[in-house]
Amino acid sequence: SVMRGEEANEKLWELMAEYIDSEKSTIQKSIVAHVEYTLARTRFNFDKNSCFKATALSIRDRLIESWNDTQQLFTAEDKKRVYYMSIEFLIGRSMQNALVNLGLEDKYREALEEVGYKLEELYDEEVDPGLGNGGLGRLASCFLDSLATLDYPAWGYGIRYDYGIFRQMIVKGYQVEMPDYWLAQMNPWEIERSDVSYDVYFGGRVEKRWENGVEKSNWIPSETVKAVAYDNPIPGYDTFNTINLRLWKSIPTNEFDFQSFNQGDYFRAIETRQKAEYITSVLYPNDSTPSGKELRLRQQYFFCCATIQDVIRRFLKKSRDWEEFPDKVAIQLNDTHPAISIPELLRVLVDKYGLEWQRAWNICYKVFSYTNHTVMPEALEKWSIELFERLLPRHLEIIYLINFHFMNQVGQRYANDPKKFDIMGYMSLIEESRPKTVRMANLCIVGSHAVNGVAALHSNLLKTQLFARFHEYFPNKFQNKTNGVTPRRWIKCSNKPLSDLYQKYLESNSWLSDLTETKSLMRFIDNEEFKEEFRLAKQQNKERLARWIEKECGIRVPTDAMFDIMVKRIHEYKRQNLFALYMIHRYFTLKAMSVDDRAKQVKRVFMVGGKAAPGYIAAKKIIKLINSIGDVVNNDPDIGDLMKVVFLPNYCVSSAQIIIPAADLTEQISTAGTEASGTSNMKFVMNGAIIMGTMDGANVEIVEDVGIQNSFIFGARVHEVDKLRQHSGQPAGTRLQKLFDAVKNGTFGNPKELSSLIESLEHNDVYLVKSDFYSYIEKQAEADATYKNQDQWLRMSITGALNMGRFSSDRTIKEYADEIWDLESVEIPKPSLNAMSR
Ligand code: KOT
Repeated sequence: SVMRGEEANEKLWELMAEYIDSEKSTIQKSIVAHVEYTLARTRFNFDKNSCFKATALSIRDRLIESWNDTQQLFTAEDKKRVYYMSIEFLIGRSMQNALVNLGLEDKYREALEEVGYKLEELYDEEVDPGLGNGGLGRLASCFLDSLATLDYPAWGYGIRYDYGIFRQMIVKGYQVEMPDYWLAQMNPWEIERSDVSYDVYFGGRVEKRWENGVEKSNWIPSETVKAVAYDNPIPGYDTFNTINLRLWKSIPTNEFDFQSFNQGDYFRAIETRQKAEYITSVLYPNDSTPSGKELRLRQQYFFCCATIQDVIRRFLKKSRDWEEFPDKVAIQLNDTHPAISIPELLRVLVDKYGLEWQRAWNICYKVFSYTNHTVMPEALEKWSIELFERLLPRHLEIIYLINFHFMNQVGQRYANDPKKFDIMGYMSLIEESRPKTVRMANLCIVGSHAVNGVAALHSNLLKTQLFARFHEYFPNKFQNKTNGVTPRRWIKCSNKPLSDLYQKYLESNSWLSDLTETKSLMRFIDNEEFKEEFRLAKQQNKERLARWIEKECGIRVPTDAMFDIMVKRIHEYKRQNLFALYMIHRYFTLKAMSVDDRAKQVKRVFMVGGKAAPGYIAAKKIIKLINSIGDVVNNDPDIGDLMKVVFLPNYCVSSAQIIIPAADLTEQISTAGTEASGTSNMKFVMNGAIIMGTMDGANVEIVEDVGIQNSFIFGARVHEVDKLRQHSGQPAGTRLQKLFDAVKNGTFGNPKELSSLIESLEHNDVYLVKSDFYSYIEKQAEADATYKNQDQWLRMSITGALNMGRFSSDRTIKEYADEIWDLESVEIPKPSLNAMSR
């Protein structure tokens, strides 16, 4: 870098200070300059979309400023950093979030108004990047927001997919998937770093040679691709800390393919290059079910390999001992998708830097920690040995070596146990099945110093069921880190009326950095004015959603009805089918009533949103069933506004921000023990919805804090589930059988398609729909009775919202930092002070 004199530095600072002050005119100048000079439009004629882009670029300028300061300070301070590795980051739109975190939302609104644009309309111009499937990807993004807000030296690492999660259209009641080419328009937030790139290799073979009596391995790969970095600045709230989300894109290397050239096969050479680009083309749309596809394993290794190189390069900027590596680097593995990072780090340490195996191992496991997100055995990743060997031969050797050492230790520990070989077989990283596979979760457990579940109940199941043997062997490795969500996006950005209310009664915005502060407002629980304002906030959100539904689905819904909402990925364990059965039950009950009786019933709008994995037949049928119920109910003149059923198409982060704040009741009804945590449950309750739910995942802890009397809890408890499953072929009981028969005889949609949904419940009801059904409809009746007492409902809703402090992702991240990463925060000084010290 160039050394400049004091004077020149002063001058440079002076020049830039003007560019980033918070004056309205500064903002306007920057926007207009981007319109004219970056986008090459004229300032007298630019449309809304250009205005969005120019505004985004002007915000990005500010982010880059604080990003640079932050990264400089991280490097100077040389403190330990954490790297959050995730194959998904479901970021959602960035503009409002950035403005809120920079504290500039009102300033930008004013600035834009004078040049003829409404800020809120610009928000809607932004594409919603869907680089994730659901909860796991969204969690990663909430974590980045909290890491930045809490001033941690942290980076996220992932993949820059060209195609995010598919756009869901509903055609005649069926899900139709459309490609989501989100980069069709420029992405104003990212910074392409063509200078930050690494080679990633695949295939080939491993050569052995002897050096000073030690066997050395040399991987001779057969394919190369390049990973290029795209940086996405992540601003913290009310801090200058701006961290980085680095996403890798694959491109061909410029090494000419001589073999093809010599054969005169120009087109094959191009084909090889296209194959390289293909790696980061598309996000796999499966949630909680591995695809087992070769391309997916390529994606995983691709982003792990680039990330490990980047992390090591940063570490080596200061020359030092490898033993210091775990004092400077913590890597969190978001599920097993980045698990190959473990053998990759070992490979680099041993093969490239020549460390002895034991020394490399001692460094490696201290760096990694692993978060598990599901106990469902079919969701655990396993890769066939055959594929592994073909794609990553050296990594397979290393996995065998880890396993060799580990099995030795396990064998010693259980030397006298008659079940010794069973235990070893169970704990092995290799499954001796056909085909033989690598168990990625076992690799993560052995290769990490900490393993955590995502809610208390889930973490206990890991210890007592799924990983019981590992827990016995490594009792101190296992921890719980209950999930959380960021109140910046999930209250401040999504719920203006409620945020204004908090601001007014708390006389500050500090609740946004410490959500436990809202609890103090419980002193207003008898204050009629406060309660009325809270009710009004909910009402406004319901009306906003009703307008959205009319626009998107062409259905008018009554806003004086109870809004009963379930939005999440469609999965049998989540039991959208149970919700659908309740809708049918309610419809039949209403139909059987006299007109007078009907008039006394609570009006309800049932809403379901969520995507089904394209190959998940049963999930797609559930979508069709719900749409068919809507067709019947919504067009029945006997029913009118008493009941509506709406399927909300293309559920995504930006629609969630409109849907969630409008809920009165939220369905969180997974079979006990199946939903690891859930995070929509937290967002809903923070926004004043009441849970209709089971004792599963984080529901258990939410209920602990808001009070069980402020929720509607039903169904089997987790300790009862195993026994009930043994009777999963039992008959349904008369009232439920009637609903089954209705679907099977075609009252709702074509029975040829839909009756298999019912038959699977009749014969093998894995998720206990039948045994939970009756306690469910009882609770639903209780919800109706409560709703009739609007004051009681309001008190329950307020009490829930005000007692959700623990479910801020800030709390979660503090726990990770203290108990897993051993990470300290680094406060970024105000830019002015920082500049003086340069
Ligand atoms: C697994 C494989 C591929 C893609 C996604 C998954 C996945 C997602 N496994 N679990 N999840 C969800 O993670 C959320 C965040 O921890 C949890 O709240 C939710 O219960 C999991 O189902």
